[in-house]
Amino acid sequence: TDIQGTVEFKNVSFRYPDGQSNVLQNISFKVNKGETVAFIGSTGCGKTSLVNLITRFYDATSGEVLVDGYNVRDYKKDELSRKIGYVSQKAVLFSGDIQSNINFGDNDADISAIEKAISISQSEEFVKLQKNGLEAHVAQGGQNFSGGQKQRLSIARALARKAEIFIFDDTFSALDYKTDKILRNALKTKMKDSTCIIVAQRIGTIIDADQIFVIDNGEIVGHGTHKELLNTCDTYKEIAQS
Ligand code: TTP
Ligand code: MG
Repeated sequence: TDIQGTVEFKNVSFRYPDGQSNVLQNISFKVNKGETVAFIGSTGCGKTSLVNLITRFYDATSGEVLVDGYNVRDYKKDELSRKIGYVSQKAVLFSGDIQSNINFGDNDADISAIEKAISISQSEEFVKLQKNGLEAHVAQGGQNFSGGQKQRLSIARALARKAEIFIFDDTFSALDYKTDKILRNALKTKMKDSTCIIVAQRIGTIIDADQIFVIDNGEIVGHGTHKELLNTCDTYKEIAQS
């Protein structure tokens, strides 16, 4: 059995250290290697909190979070972060050049990995327009790039690593619908052995996902494919109609 690239939650509940109540309640699911799995739900329902338990930004209050079959608490920090390519909800760029922004945290990333990442993330078109290409200047906070360009560069940064599991926290909502679609197709074909966990706002982004989980108020209220959820989950139907 192939457990590389798997993620499992077993009855996970979570309360922030300074919080009054649980923001996640009895969450259980299983992500298989190479699958694309999506989490969708209204703002504040707990999506970011959920994926932050995989990266160990926080630890579950109860229950178990497993990566490749092992509890995330049993990994050395760099061992776990090597397995996971994480793109945060807010794209973070720092002053330097494009290449150093993509290299960030992984000095082993080779130039062909960077170029592949630029291509898949649909950054090629605007990187090529820069006079100095990969060496083009990035201002503090990436202010000389648009929101969607920053988002694509932060996707490229995650893809340039040799991770097994990619987590995209609402990464696609800053992109127009067409770029979103092209990028996801590129991910699907060029990264087909990687596991993708996608937090999304709109149905269009996740319509082809192998599994979709609908979150409401910290709980899973629906699970299935897009087609199944349209028939079984009122919350999903509402999102689809909005
Ligand atoms: P999130 O997990 O941030 O909710 P979300 O990611 O689903 O929302 P959005 O679509 O807007 O990104 O928050 C869930 C609850 O946890 C919410 O009540 C805010 C609270 N919270 C904290 O108390 N501390 C934190 O650091 C975060 C991130 C959230
Ligand atoms: Mg969030």
